[in-house]
Amino acid sequence: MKMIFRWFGEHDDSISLKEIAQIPQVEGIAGFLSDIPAGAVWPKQRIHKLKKRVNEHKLRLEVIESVNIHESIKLGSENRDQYIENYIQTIKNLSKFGIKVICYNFMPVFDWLRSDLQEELADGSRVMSYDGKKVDRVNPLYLIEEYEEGAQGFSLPGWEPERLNELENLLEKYKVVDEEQLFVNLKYFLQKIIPVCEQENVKMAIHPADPPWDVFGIPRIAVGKQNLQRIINLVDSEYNGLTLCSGSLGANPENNIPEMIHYFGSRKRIHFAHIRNLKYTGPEKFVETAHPSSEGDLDIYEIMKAYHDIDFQGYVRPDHGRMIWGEQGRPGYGLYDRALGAAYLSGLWEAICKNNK
Ligand code: DNO
Repeated sequence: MKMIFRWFGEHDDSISLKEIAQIPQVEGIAGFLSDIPAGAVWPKQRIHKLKKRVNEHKLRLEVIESVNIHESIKLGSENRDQYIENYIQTIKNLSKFGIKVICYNFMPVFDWLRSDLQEELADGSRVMSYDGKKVDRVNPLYLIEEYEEGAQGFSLPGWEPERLNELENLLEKYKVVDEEQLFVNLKYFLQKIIPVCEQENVKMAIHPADPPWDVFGIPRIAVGKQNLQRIINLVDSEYNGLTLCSGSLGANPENNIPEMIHYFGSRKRIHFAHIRNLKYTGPEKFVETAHPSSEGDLDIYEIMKAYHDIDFQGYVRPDHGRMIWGEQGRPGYGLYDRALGAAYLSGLWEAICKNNK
């Protein structure tokens, strides 16, 4: 298991590489070039520069989160081949600089979604939460205005602004794309890129839908075991794998995370593990919590144990943290609580390894 930390880059992250390098056991980062729009080629010089900077702090850059997929690919539009060609070029460029895993998602239009970014818990910490009833009342088109205002209530953290410019148009186009069509479009994409990934030794790791159900009536496919099985079988290659995100999948209590780790891990399809905890507060309703099992409804010990059982050699990162100790920053992605999370996960891992020698 290799512990890494998500970093959005100098201009988009309040946390420095120096601070990340001071977290015990953290060996590297999951990097991103936030200004490159979905669909464009990642230039070699930019990847080189990022890699150099990361390495100067004795951290590794072997994972990218994410190289985003252009909507034309998800929609299966006529012009998708050009964007797929660009994606292939990006894979080749990343491979030249030692990138081993690309995390991506196939969620139409919206990436992850929360109804509150700053819910205050009893101890005064702030977390992100989701309430399906609130989401159902929202017209997705109003999200643009909220985004422009800096959104207090609803917001779209981590989203690329260009997705929003096109929102109205996109929502119209998705009216004719159902779940089955999304599978077909994902297959088309994977069939073109996976042979290149095999040659370049870069593993693709699809991130589950977050939350793992349809939002605003738009289908999402990476939601549970059965659909993930289908996805890894669309192209039967180890290079077609998963980012197994405990918090995204875990938002549906029917998803048994340790069982999924055993199933997909023993088939060598988990390349990246995102670990976070949450508490169920009702149907399609939850709050995110600190990482320890005692804080939420997921048993993080059992999750780490499952990774140990499958002899997990991939990358892991602490996922969303709370805002604590007065920290201000990108919701879910502050320094302190994620660093506590990393230390907790490393502690569990050490104990599990020593007990199973
Ligand atoms: C949220 C993240 C996601 C993830 C993308 C992958 O915190 O886990 O935004 O990076 O869905 O493409």
